[in-house]
Amino acid sequence: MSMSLNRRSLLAGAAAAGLARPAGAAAPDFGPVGKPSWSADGPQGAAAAKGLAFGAAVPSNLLNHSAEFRRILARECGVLLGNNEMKMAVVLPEPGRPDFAPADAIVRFGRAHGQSLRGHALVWHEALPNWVAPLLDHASQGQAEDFLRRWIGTVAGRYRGTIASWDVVNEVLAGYGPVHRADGLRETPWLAALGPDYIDLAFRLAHETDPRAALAWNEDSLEHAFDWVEARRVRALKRLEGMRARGVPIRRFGIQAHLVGDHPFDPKAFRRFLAELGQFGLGIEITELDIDDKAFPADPAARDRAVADFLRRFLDVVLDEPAVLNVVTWGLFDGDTWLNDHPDHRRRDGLRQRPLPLDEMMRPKPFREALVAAFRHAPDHAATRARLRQGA
Ligand code: 9MR
Repeated sequence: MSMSLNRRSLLAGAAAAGLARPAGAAAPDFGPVGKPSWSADGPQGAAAAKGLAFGAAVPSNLLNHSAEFRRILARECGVLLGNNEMKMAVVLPEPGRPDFAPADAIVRFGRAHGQSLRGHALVWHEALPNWVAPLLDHASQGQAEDFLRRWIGTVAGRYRGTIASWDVVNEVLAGYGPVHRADGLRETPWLAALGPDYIDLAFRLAHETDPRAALAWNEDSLEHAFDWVEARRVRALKRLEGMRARGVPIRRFGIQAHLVGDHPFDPKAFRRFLAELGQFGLGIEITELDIDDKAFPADPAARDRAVADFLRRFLDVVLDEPAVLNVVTWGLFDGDTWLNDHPDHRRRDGLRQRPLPLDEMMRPKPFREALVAAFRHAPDHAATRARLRQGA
């Protein structure tokens, strides 16, 4: 592809993302905000009594096809997001043909049921449509910046006023294995096209687009007690310090919490990390909680107990930290988990994972009991939530 064709395609793709809602055109209508639909004795009920909130990331196709799923989602959750619906690969599979239908369905459902909505994720190295990485590869810095501006303007602009917190950047730190850069950033097409400032830039653009949304950095692999994980926690804090000093409009830090049942957990070290995040004035969200049970016994009852025990150990530390606001699971029931599809996580005995609050039939499991009990035992977070809502 020639440079000019690349450039044209990139900008055409961006323009076609629908950035320019013509002046005077009506904002999309996602329906009125309904009354909270959750039950008092479920996880969201227990969370709300302590100024916390509970929710899940779910796929919109289940919303459309299962009345039972809709009923359970309304009963269990005060926070909702689509697990893939706002990713670029879903919204812009091809330049020029944006598809907002899946994300719109989530937003409509959440509003109708009085749920608080999260947006996930504006800038990520995965879930990029095939046509984007090669174009970013050839773009000048100005072109790449223009593309990012249009993309963020498009998606965060469409949902402006409906999203409580946005994952602006996702998984920006280098993961397991050798770390090639002194700043510890992951090498991605965004970093290559825009340099390390792409993170600050994304936050500024998102803030211009939706000034009332709480903007989050969402990060993986921060929870377990491995040296390489501790090194990532240190890098995260260092970067946050810089972002605060540069006036970057970040208000939340998302800890994914894809936990692995037999990986070590050090409550003291994790507690310290949460406290340090809190000291930056950030709200903390647990954004993608699930527990890989690969190392636990095949017997479902024994397995569920082991998962619930680990969950309780984790949440007791998490919910003690006043800056924690939300706990969100990655899926709500065992029939909908990415862990069965991933080679690192699939169980060796061929059984399906049981990593979530409800089983494959959407019946409550010990996970859900442990979740409710942890919320009931948590200190009251209402005061911090109120303070952080002011826009700290
Ligand atoms: O669960 C998601 C899976 O369905 C998608 O195929 C995948 C790529 O878009 O993303 C998964 O969700 C990831 C999340 O967006 C970011 N953190 C890790 C999650 C699990 O891979």
